[in-house]
Amino acid sequence: SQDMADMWDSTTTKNPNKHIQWFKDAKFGLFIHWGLYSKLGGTWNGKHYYGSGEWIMNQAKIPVRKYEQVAKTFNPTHFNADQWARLAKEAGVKYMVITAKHHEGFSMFDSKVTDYDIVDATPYKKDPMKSLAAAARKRGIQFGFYYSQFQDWYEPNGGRNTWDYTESKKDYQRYYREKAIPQIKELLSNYGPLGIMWFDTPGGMTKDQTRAFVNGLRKLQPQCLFSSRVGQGMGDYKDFGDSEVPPVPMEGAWESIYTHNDTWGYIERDFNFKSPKEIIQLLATVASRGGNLMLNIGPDGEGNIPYYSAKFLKETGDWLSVNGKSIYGTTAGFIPKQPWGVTTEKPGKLYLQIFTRPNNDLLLVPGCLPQVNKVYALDGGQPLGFTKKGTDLLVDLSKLKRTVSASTVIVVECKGALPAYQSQA
Ligand code: H79
Repeated sequence: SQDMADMWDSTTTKNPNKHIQWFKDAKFGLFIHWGLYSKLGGTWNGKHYYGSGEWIMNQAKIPVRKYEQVAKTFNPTHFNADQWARLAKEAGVKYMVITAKHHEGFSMFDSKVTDYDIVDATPYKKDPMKSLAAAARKRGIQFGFYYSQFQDWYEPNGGRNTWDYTESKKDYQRYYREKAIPQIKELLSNYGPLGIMWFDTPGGMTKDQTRAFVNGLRKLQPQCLFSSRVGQGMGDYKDFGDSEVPPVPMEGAWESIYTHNDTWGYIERDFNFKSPKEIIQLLATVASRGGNLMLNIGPDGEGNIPYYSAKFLKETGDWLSVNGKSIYGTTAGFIPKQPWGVTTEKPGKLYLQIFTRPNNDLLLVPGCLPQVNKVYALDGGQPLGFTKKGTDLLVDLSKLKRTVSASTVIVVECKGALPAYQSQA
């Protein structure tokens, strides 16, 4: 994953896509991994696999002719686009990205390019992406697709199936020409305006070929942002490695992707869920460094969103409905991570995200702030006392009710611009 991170070209910071601003303001997105692997739920032939359910075909080295049989039983009758979009809205996410085709090679949308798709190969026979795109858009949520452009374990010429096919005999260009490119064009043509095309694990193309690939696709939807994993430094924003956050603030548009248990695709036996508190603090931490958090859920093969996934999304949304002003539309806080928490900011406002309330109720905010006019709690507006101690600010939290919150947010209103974050390096 580190090599993917390195592929991002920093010039995109200086010459950003002119449609990038919604993304920079969004801060919170929902990632959805859904495919045939969701039906298997981490089990093949009675053997259990753990940690990345969408990799089961590879982990168990399941032959294509066996794996494709799963499609015949894939019938997600519980899928409800409106319910999924409503949950996303309640969670407070501003964008949603769902797997149109993962490495397994199965198309979760109606594709004319292949019969190995949800409409032609399953008893379900419908295109869930049509209704989901519409339901998300109706609620003001930007909609995007994940598409595995290189790895395709179904196709003889697709990347990385070494148990059915011989890698050295593959014609990647042919696979791109005959499947990946026409399918991505379908996604960019049949589902309305997309916010994001989320590419993953590049391969099989030179820099020039990648440039031609990107330029060709861009013509269809110039506003659609491409993730950095399109490869060769040609994305519109940077994705770090899976479950990776940069240790300090980063310039430009970027995103950290996490999953809330130990898998992306559904695994029936994975209950190792992070608490809503961990998720909220992660969201605040990513925002404090200037990026977005895209958090993953894995619906099951029937189309149900697991109970814990829905629960943590709702609890995160509850926190955001009170504290969203300190997350959405903010930039990195100029004050780095503190023993008590992290900071985000907007012009004239510094938000203190307090994860750990000091026992003596005195909060030390180091670093030179412009003239401070007012300090108050974001939830309820309780004004708080403050004093300057040298160049530092001391905030008196004693008047603040001791409520249990993943992050208690204090607003420091200043006269004049806040200083920019200074790299310690
Ligand atoms: O879609 C998710 C992953 O399936 C995909 N990217 C995220 C968003 C991804 N593709 N490749 N990788 C991640 C890196 C590969 C990790 C692996 Fe493994 C380690 C493959 C085999 C060992 C993880 C653990 C998957 C199977 C076991």
